[in-house]
Amino acid sequence: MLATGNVDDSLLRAVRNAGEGEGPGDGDDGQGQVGIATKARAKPKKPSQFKVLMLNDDYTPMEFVVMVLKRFFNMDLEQATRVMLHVHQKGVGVCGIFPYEIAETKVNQVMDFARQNQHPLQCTLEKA
Ligand code: TYC
Repeated sequence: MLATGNVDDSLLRAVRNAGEGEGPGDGDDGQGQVGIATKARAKPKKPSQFKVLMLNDDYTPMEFVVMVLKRFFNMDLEQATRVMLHVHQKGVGVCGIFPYEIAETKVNQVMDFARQNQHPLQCTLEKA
């Protein structure tokens, strides 16, 4: 399953605007706003984490993959070379683990950069 919000309908509740009095016939702040809907959860969930995976192919140069890992995943030459060789030998490898939006941005950055350079390099997400 992909990212879900922290919504729990059973815990949805309406609250009065802060500081608003409880005058007779009240329920309006005079600006057409009765209250603010808020959600609460007894046990807040940590945002789900997603693995960014790099896939092997037969055409992308090893040097290009190393450059991608350094540029978008802040690896040094040694780490980047290790991850690239792992992907080359095993077919897939983890570039990093991030909250959904960051993982998605990294995948898009890698795919755009590969396309601009006419390499078939593929990168994807998976729930951690
Ligand atoms: N297999 C590629 C080659 O031999 C190198 C490569 C490594 C490509 C990792 C993609 O994610 C990759 N040139």
